[in-house]
Amino acid sequence: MTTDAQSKETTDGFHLVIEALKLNGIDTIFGLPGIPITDFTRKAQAEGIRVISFRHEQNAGNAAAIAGFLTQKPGICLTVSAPGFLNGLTALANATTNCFPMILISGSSEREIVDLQQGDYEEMDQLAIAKPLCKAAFRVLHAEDIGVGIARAIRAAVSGRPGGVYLDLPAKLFGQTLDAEAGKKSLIKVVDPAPRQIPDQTAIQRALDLLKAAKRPLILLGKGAAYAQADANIRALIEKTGIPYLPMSMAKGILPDTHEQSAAAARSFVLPGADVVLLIGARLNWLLSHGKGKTWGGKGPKDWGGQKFIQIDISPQEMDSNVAIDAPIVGDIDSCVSALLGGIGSGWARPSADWLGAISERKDKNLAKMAETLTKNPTPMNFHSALNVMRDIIKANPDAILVNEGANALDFTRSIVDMYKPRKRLDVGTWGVMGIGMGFAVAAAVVTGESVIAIEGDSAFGFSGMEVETICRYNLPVCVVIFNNNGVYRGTDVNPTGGPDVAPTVFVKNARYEKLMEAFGGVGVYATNPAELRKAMEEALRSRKPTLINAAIDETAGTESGRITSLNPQSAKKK
Ligand code: FYN
Ligand code: ADP
Repeated sequence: MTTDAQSKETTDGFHLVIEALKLNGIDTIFGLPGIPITDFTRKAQAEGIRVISFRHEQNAGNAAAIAGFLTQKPGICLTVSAPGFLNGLTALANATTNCFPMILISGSSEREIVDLQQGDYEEMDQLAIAKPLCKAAFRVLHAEDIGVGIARAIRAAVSGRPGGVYLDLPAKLFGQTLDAEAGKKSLIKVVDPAPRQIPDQTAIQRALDLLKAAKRPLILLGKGAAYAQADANIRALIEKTGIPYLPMSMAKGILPDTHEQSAAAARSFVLPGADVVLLIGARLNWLLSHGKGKTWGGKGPKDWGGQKFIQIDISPQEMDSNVAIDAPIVGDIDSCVSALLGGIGSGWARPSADWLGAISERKDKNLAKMAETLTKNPTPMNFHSALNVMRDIIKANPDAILVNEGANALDFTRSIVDMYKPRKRLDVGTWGVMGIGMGFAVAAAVVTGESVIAIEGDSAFGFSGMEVETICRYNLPVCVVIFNNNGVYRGTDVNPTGGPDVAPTVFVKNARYEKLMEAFGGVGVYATNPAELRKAMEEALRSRKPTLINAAIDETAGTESGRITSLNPQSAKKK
């Protein structure tokens, strides 16, 4: 029998995990209860951690990942064993790919049974499976090691290039008891989890020399720059040098998209035209055509192409991954940009009027074309007329966070909706993954308290749609807008056999998605024209009530895979 005096002197695995997280400033867990972590979720809530329960682990994982991106603290996703763990794994891999810090904590079956493959409940060697998909993976077997396990997971997630970490906690660990004093002493408060990495001065000088010699310089901002929260220094560098810049999707808003030096509306002109490109927290992956080929001026005018690259990245291994990097700067973005700024004195020569003038000309042409398209008001509504509304709404509400996924719904939104503040645009990222929508929306609302607008393709929404219940349960200020054109890409494909099945890309026509939100007590609106859409959006932002606007879009609008049609393999015949 345990007396009160004795119970006061002992602690257990449950409490040590909770205390270790709290000690390190982690105040929110995104997860889904079940064996063996149900009681853990209850105890965590009882001890003051905010526990946000989802309907599917992948959405909880995506929530954790984007919470990590927004806060620079690892987002925590908690799942049950085997199937729950696997459901969370896609998000963990996606977080690692996108350099978002998160920790997937999964309960697991007993080692003795798993290792002898004796068929335990949800038996799976989770650590081995997680390892290749994340930055680091750890398992804690003894309660006295919980402090070390959590500390290592936190450091691995946020130091250097951020990423996903897996932490395996077998069921038996939670109930293990330990002397309370010894338990307390075993916990670690991580000191300086993401230490600054100061760049080498030689690397800075090399980069400055290259930049000074440039005739047509360009700065490319990636989501690493947004993550780094080096907003003031980045802005100062751009404004002091006068160099035009191009934001990658999630870097939009580091400087307002309306900034006169933004070259976003002249993308296909500045990439091939630039002679020296400074990459700040952006990788030369597929989204930048690997730094070569036609996009970069290959086989274009004689003096185009063959760019020199300067790259700022915290990961030394990123350099030369696609093309030669002439001036690598390894370090954290804030330190690197600040070091570059130190070398830019009052005598700095701004880029030539020729280069800036040519960009302006191209930009003005594209902006005028866009303005003309946006004024049209066709029936039925198309992506442009609907996005014209969203563009005004974000302009009037620059603190709102925009979550965006889909194909056409993604690509049109990216170029039409200007962002005015950093880290306000959250989207499909490096993989172009569908399914981030509701997880990102929930986490963005939870960790920032701001209103969230999720612009979703009707297909994309389907991957995480059940989380509208989660949005309602926590009464979050999330407004989901579904661009409903009856299918994947659009709703007009037909089954060539004439058989009873619809084409693989087609959904139920004129589906009433808004009723899903109404089912859980939120506000549902069916909008068939821009005026209805605008009214519903304004009301959602005013009331901060969970809202789903089903925006009926012309089913013939949209192209296959949006602007990345070229990535679809074509049959020989079609060619
Ligand atoms: C951009 N543009 C503009 C503006 N902003 N015109 C007017 N006004 C404004 N504000 C122009 C820009 O110059 C381009 O025209 C065009 O609009 C598109 O700009 P964007 O979106 O920046 O450029 P692009 O070519 O689409 O970018 C390539 C990309 C991007 C690969 C980085 O497509 C991308 O991030 N794709 C992700 C796709 C994805 O993940 N999909 C999910 C899977 S879908 P031009 O300069 O004339 O070219 C599964 O099927
Ligand atoms: P985008 O898709 O917007 O181009 P990527 O995800 O490809 O952006 O690139 C982000 C890059 O930023 C990664 O190479 C990552 O290592 C880097 N990065 C992330 N955080 C920092 C930081 N604090 N300092 C320096 N580099 C960083």
